[in-house]
Amino acid sequence: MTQRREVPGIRPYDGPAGGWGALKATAQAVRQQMELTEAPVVLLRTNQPAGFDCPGCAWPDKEHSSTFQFCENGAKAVTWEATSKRVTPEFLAQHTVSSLLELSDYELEDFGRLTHPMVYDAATDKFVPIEWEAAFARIGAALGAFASPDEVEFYTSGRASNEAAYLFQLFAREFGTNNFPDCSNMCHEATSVGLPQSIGIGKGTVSLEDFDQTDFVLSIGHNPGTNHPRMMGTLHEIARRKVPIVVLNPMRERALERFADPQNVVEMATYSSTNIASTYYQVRAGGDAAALKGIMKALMELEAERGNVLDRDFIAEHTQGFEALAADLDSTGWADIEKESGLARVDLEHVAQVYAKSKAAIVTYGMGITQHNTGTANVRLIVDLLLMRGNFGRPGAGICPLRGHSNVQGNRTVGITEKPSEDFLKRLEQVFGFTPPQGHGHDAVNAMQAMVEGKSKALICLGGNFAVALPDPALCFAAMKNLHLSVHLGTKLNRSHLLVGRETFLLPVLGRTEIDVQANGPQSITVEDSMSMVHASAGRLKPASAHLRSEVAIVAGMARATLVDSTTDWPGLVDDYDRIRDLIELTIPGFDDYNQRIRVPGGFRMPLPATERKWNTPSGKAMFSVFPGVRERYEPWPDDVLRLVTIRSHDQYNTTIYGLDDRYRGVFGRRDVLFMHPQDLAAHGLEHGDLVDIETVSSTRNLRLDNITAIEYQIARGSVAAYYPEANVLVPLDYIDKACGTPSYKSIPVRIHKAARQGAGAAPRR
Ligand SMILES: Nc1nc2c(c(=O)[nH]1)N[C@H]1C(S)=C(S)[C@@H](COP(=O)(O)OP(=O)(O)OC[C@H]3O[C@@H](n4cnc5c(=O)[nH]c(N)nc54)[C@H](O)[C@@H]3O)O[C@H]1N2
Ligand SMILES: Nc1nc2c(c(=O)[nH]1)N[C@H]1C(S)=C(S)[C@@H](COP(=O)(O)OP(=O)(O)OC[C@H]3O[C@@H](n4cnc5c(=O)[nH]c(N)nc54)[C@H](O)[C@@H]3O)O[C@H]1N2
Ligand SMILES: [Mo]
Repeated sequence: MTQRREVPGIRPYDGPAGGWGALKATAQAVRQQMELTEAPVVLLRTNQPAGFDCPGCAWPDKEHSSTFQFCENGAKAVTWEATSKRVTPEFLAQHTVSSLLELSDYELEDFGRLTHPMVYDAATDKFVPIEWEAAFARIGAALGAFASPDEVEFYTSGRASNEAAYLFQLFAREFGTNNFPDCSNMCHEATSVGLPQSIGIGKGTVSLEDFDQTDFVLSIGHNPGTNHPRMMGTLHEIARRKVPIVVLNPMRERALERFADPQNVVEMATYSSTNIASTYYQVRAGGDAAALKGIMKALMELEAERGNVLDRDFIAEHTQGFEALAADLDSTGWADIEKESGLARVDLEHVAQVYAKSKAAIVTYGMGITQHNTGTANVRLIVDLLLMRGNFGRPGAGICPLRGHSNVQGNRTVGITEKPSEDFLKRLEQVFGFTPPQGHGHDAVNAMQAMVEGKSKALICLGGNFAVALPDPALCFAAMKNLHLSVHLGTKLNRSHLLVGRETFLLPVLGRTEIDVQANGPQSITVEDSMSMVHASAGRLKPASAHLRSEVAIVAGMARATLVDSTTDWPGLVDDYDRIRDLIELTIPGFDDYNQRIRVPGGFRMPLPATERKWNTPSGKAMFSVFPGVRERYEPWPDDVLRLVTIRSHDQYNTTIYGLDDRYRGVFGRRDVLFMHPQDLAAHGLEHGDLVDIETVSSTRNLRLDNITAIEYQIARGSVAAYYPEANVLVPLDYIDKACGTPSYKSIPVRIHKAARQGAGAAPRR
C-alpha cells in the first residue's frame, strides 16, 4: 500500500482500549474541571453504598458496593458536573443571547455551572436574574393563559430522578395533558414498544449474575468502551473465561477488539490486554435484520440436519407464531441476506453454529439496532433468535438492551410516557382526586412537529437539549424561537436554552453529586438501572451555588403556582422525598415498601415477569414475529447511495462535548470528519483527507453538510459515519420508525461529492 497522506489530527491508535491511556485521560478531566482537593472525594463516592449514582450510564454495579470501579467516562461525567467553573449573572450580563448562540455546545457547557434563576430580557437580548418565587408566578400565569393544556409540551431527559420525574408527570397530568416527549423517544423506544409485543415487558431480562453464567454473547450495534464503560469489566471477565463474544458492528471499535482493564494489576503492569470479540463482523449499517434472519435461517438448516438445535418444548409451551417465522425464513433467499447485510453466508452459518452449541445465550444491543426505520421490528428479531433456543427465564440467558441516560428506564417506570395505561390513570385519579387526560399525547418528534406548525406554544424541559438532540435543526431551531413560553431546568448552558421564545426561563438545578438539604434534612433520590435495580443516590458535594434548587423543588414550585386548586401538598412533598416515594408506591405496581427497600444497600429489583417465563402479552405467550423481507428502510435506495450513521465520540455525552478527541478511533482535536471505507473513498475519486460535501437523499427536504474531511477507517463498505449532533443537519424530522416514532439516526441515505474548496478547511480547531 502507498503511504497514507498526513491529515491534521488523524493518527492511528494502536493500543488497547482502557489501560494507562484511560487513567491519563481521567487525570486530565479532573485537572481541567475541578479543584484537585475535591476530586478524590467525589470520584470515590461514585456508585458507592452511601454515595451517588454515576450520571454517566445505566450499567449496574455489583450490589452497588465494595470496590471503587474505575471508569474514565464516568469520571468525565462526574467532573464535568462538579467543575469549579461558573456561569453567573455577571457573565450573562456581558454576553447577548445572539452572541452566545454563535458558540458550539462544547464552548457553552465549558463555561461552567449555572448559578441563578434567569429570565430572558428581549430589550437587551440578555438573560437577567429573577427571584425563584417571581419565576414560578410568571410561569404559572403563562401556563394558565393557554387555550388548551395540549398546547404545552413537557420534555424529560433521562437524568432526572424517579422523584422529580414522578412529580413532573403529576404536574402535567393535573394541568391536563399527556404530552410527554422524552429522550427515550429518540433512543430505546423501539425496545419499549417491541419487547412488550414479544415478551410482555419493555425492559431487559438479564442481571449481572446472568453474565457470570452465560456461555455466548452476541453484541450488536453498541460501543461500550465509550458509552457503557463499566460494561467493559463484565465483557473482560467473560472473554477471559473464553466465552465466545460475537460482534456485529459496521465500525471497528477498539474496546470490542482489545481492552486492558484498569482494575487488573497484571495487565496494567505488563502493558498487556485481553481480546474481547471472538469474532467481529462488520455488518453494513442497517444490515442487522438481514444478518439476524441469516443466522436464524442457518439455525433452521442445522435443526433440519441434526435436530436438537431448537428448544422444541419451550417453543410449544411458551410461544406463538413459530410456524410463520419458519415459513418466512424459508422464503428469504441467501442472496438477499448477503447483499443487504454485507456478510457472507458462511459467516452467518458460523454464528449459528456457535450459538447452537451454547447452553445459555445473551444478546446485547444499542442504538445500532433501534435508530432505523425498522428499529422496533429489529428488536423483535433479536427476541425471535433467543426464543428459538429458549433463552429466557433461565440463568445466563436473556436480552440486554443497553439503555441511554442513567435513569431513562426509571423515568418510564414512574409515568413519563405519552401513552399511559388506563390502570395507571385510574390510580392517579383515585389517589389525587383529579381526572387525568385520557388521550395519547405527543412523543418527541410529534411535539416538535406541533411546535413547527404553531400548534404547541410552550415547552417545559426537565433537563436535556431538546432542539439539538432532535433531527433537522433548520426546522427545530425556528420552532423554538416561535414559542410563547420555554422553561429549562438545567445544570449548564446549551443551545436549546438560547433559542429563546417570547418568555424564556433558565432554572439551575442541583446535580447528582451535590448535597440536597430540605426541611426534613438531607434527601436522597432514587434511580433504576438497565437491569431494573432501583437504589438510592445521595450527593456529597457542596452545591455549585447557594441559589440552586433541586429538580423536585422546582417542579413542585411550578406546579404550586400553576395548579391553584390542587389538593396535593406540593411544599410538603419537597420537605421530605419519602413522601413522594409513598405516592409512587400507591400508584405504580412494583414499589411495595419503597422507602424501606431503598435503605438496604443495593436496593431492589423491579418485577420482570418474563424472567419467570410469565408473558404479559394478550395471548399469554411469548410472540415470534415476522420481519418482511430484509430491508431496514421503507423506501428502496439507488445503489450509489451511502448509509450514514451518526455516532458519539469518546469525549462526548450526547450533546455535551467534553473534548474534541475520539482517541480509540484515532481522531484528535476535531469532530468535522466523515469515516469512510478506503474503497468507497477511491470509488468517489477521493483521497484520505479530502474535503467533501454531504447531501441527504430526500424528496421532501434539501439537507446538506459541507466541507467535512473524509478519512479512511475500517468501516463496512457502503456505510459512512459522522458525529452527532453536528450531523443532525442531515436528518429529516419525519424520517422515523413509524412503529415507535424514533428518528432513524443510523441510516440516513446520503450522497457525497468532493468539495469545491480543498486544503484550507482541513486543519483541526484546537
Ligand atoms: N460516555 C458516554 N456514555 C453514554 C452516552 C454518551 O454520549 N457518552 N450516551 C448515553 C445514551 S443516551 C445512549 S442511548 C447510549 C448510546 O450507546 P450506543 O448504543 O453505544 O451509541 P452510539 O454511539 O450511537 O453507538 C452506536 C454503535 O453502533 C454502531 N452502529 C451504527 N449503526 C449500526 C447498524 O446499523 N448496525 C450495527 N450493528 N451497528 C451500528 C456504531 O458503529 C457504534 O459502534 O450511551 C449512553 N452512555
Ligand atoms: N444524530 C443523532 N441524534 C441523536 C442521537 C444519535 O445517536 N444520533 N441519540 C439520541 C439519544 S439516544 C438521546 S438519549 C438524545 C439525548 O437528548 P437529551 O437527553 O435531551 O440531551 P443531553 O445532551 O443528554 O442533555 C444535556 C443537557 O442536560 C442538562 N443536564 C445535565 N445534567 C442535568 C441534571 O442533572 N438535571 C437537569 N435538569 N439537567 C441536566 C444540561 O443542561 C445539558 O446541557 O439525543 C438523541 N439524538
Ligand atoms: Mo439515549
